[in-house]
Amino acid sequence: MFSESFLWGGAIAANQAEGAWNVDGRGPAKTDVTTGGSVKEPRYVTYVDKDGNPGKVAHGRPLPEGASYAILEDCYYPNHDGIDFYHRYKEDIALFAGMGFKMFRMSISWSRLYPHGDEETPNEKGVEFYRNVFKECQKYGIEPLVTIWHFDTPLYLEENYGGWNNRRLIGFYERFARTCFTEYKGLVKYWLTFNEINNTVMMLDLFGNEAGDAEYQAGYQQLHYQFVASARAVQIGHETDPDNMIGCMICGITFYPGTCDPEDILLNRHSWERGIFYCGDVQCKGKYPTFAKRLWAEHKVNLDITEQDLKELKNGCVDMYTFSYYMSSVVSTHKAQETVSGNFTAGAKNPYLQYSDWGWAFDPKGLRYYLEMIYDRYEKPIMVVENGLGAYDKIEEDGSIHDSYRIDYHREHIKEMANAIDNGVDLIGYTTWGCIDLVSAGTGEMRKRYGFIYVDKDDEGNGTYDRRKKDSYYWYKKVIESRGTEL
Ligand code: BGP
Repeated sequence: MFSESFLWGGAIAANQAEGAWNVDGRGPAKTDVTTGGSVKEPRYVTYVDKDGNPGKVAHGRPLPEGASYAILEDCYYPNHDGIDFYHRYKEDIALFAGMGFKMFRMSISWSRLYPHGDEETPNEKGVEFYRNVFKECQKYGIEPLVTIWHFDTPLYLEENYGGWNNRRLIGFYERFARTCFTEYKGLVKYWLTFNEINNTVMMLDLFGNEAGDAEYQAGYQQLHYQFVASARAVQIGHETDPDNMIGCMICGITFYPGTCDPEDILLNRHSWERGIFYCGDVQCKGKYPTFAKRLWAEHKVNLDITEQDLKELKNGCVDMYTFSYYMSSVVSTHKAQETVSGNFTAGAKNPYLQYSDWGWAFDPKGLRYYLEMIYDRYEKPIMVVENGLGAYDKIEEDGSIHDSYRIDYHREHIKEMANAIDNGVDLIGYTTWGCIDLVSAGTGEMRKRYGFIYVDKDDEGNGTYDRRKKDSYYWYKKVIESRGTEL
């Protein structure tokens, strides 16, 4: 059963929703040099090489030596305009309030507050924008849940400091986080330090043999700096306001062994360790897990970790565990008949599950499994801060959108959340992903829609950007009203 205080709501991220990428002093982020893609075609990061020739490289892969990020004329960058939340937040928040949201998860664009990332003082227009957004939430009694970093390091820091490869990023992030905590004290209580922090390494696993030891060395090092930055933020957040509840945010995948071959059972356990527990343990327990040494040895990783870093980790444990959940994934030492993709994962197709048009498994029981597993490990309050179905929507002649598939998806996941609560899990909130349609992070598409609210914009950026309620809008309203009993 869901309690009276359960935090029902929805989630978006700045880079996928705000647009206004160069408005009011905002600096560019990496997402602004990332093109649109599709289920078949990857998103590309665009650049000019050292001789001035334009080029592009698949998102997540390194730029060629000497190249610099560039916006190319013949490319389309869907994040530049997002869904124009920057100018329409009042209308959007009113629509969320119409569903009875108790919580709204969003992120702060780093380069809107610090256009380069290394300035001493923030961009006042940026600071003001978020203050207005939070005040708007307050008007309706909606608690903001704020992600400090959601995939959008300022481009200037990437180019001039090498991004998270550089220890100095910890200090820049710290300044950014401090500004957030102090400026929005009293308006925001719930915070997340890094979105899906475990992706860095999961993404390398996804590239298979293409990623060599040097890339793992870099990936684990970046993660370490992010762990320290997160721990610093937690401490600053607590000093600024002891009421702050600060969480980690993990890309949650439930791993299953493909067979009962003991090799598969062990591989499955190790997938949990590598993909899920490695980050969760550092952020929840304040120290590296015992298996970390094995993971590093696998790729000859040798990390820059100081004594002071270890103290910071210890003093910067998060207050709650949050995660995204879309699917489970099958791992096996045996060759799979058929493989499927997923959110930063790929694996064998599970014959017991249905798959979305983007190949993501529909597995509500996997959510229950994940919740129970994680609560048992950390015994901290948990929130599911992303969950949803990316699907094609059709507008009927009368303007309605009958998205029963989306309702089914959420219904089944909510049922399993209730089961996990009955099993003792301290689940305190649920913010569905993309409560309003937005630009897909993975493919850059608009047509991969998650929302209860439709946004009139297509994959080429055409449309009025008008908002429209889908059937799921009315359904979710009822769910919240009935505290999850009327599904
Ligand atoms: C997560 C991200 C989100 C979001 C979601 C859905 O990895 O935190 O930003 O986009 O996945 O993924 P996609 O947009 O690729 O469908």
